[in-house]
Amino acid sequence: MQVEKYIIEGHNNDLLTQHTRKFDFVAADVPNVKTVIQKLRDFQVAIPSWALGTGGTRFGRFSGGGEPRSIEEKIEDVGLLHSLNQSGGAISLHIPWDVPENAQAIKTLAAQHGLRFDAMNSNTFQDQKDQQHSYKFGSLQHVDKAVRKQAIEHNIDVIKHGVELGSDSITVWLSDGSCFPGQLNFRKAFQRTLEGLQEIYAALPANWKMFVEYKAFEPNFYSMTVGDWGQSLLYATKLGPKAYTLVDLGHHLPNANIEQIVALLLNEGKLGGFHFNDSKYGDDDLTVGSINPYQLFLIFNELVEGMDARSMNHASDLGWMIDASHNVKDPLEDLLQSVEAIKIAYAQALLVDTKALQQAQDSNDVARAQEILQQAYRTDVRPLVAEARLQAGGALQPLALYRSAKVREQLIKDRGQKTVATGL
Ligand code: PSV
Ligand code: MN
Repeated sequence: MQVEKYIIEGHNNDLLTQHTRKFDFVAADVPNVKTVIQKLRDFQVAIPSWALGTGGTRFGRFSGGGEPRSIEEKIEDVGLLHSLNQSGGAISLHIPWDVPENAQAIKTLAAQHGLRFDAMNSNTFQDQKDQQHSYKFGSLQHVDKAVRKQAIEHNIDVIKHGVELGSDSITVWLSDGSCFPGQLNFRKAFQRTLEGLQEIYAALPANWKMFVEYKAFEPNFYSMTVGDWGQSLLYATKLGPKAYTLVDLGHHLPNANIEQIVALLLNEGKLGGFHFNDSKYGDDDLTVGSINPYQLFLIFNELVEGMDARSMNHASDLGWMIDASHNVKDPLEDLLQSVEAIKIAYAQALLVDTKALQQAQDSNDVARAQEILQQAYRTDVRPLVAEARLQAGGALQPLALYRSAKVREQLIKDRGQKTVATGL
């Protein structure tokens, strides 16, 4: 299913007068508006293959119909999103859910949709049908060497798939840990995990990065062997220059100051990338920006300031990925909303008057500092984001067009009501 170019153009023509009025209004107060628009155009967010279908909870799953049944259909869905918003030009795959049978054909298909492959993800948190050893008590931390070997080999296999597809990074998220005090020797678990990661690291091609993702709890509820950014940073530092910490926004204890974590990791040169989502309580995997958009803005404010301080390229020097799960919304609508929320937060951060903020900080002018941040945050930047999309050939209102073009209805017709996307 594709939304033809002429349909996007028709939609844009209908909205153009209204858009131009709103854009001119906000643009008048943005000194470097052309640069801001260009940065917004360049900024692409990777869509996770596992978020294209309904996620569900451990209590149930309510499929919305028309979900992608194969890696090809997942690529088509991301291509569709990208054609609407021109901001989702990459897909992040999860192995073994997305093993490509013919890597060259998959690569060609992705290129036809203007997509590249972002970080590959390994999976040692589930047992697969044909698997010899169980991960019930962990993978890289496991007391049994045979289990550790199997997990290492799986990760190396994931790298090989990624190389064939032109990806250049792997995200390792380990569900390893313990559920009860006394179950695990923390020190030994750390050491075994480090040794496993070292073997995987040794298999990285020269231009590759390894992202070590942390998570505070779940599925293990007493301890996680990569439980927070400190532990991830410890592994990444010991591993070497190709290893980085990956921040999944939902993987913190409530009220953690994620923007400060991000600022410090960036300053150490050890921030690798993001899994964006939003949450109220735990790893809720909700639509980005749906619960706490101010926090998202504050994170982007640190990112923009910190990346500029290190002369980094906003678009390409970190991995920008979504990691979400959809229980009650159409997954594609949810993803359109998530990408939009990310770009809004990024645009707001680009509007922060950094010089004035620094002056306010240097003179302990606390009220002024808050005013400067909130001036940017309270600016309605949606017309700037829409303008960037328009210039790139996307739709002025992707979600509205998705609905009026009846995309989901068409997908259900093509694929059926009861399809299931692979994944959790
Ligand atoms: C774990 O909660 C996680 O955030 C990891 O990134 C996994 O790869 C992903 O979700 C999918 O289970
Ligand atoms: Mn994640």
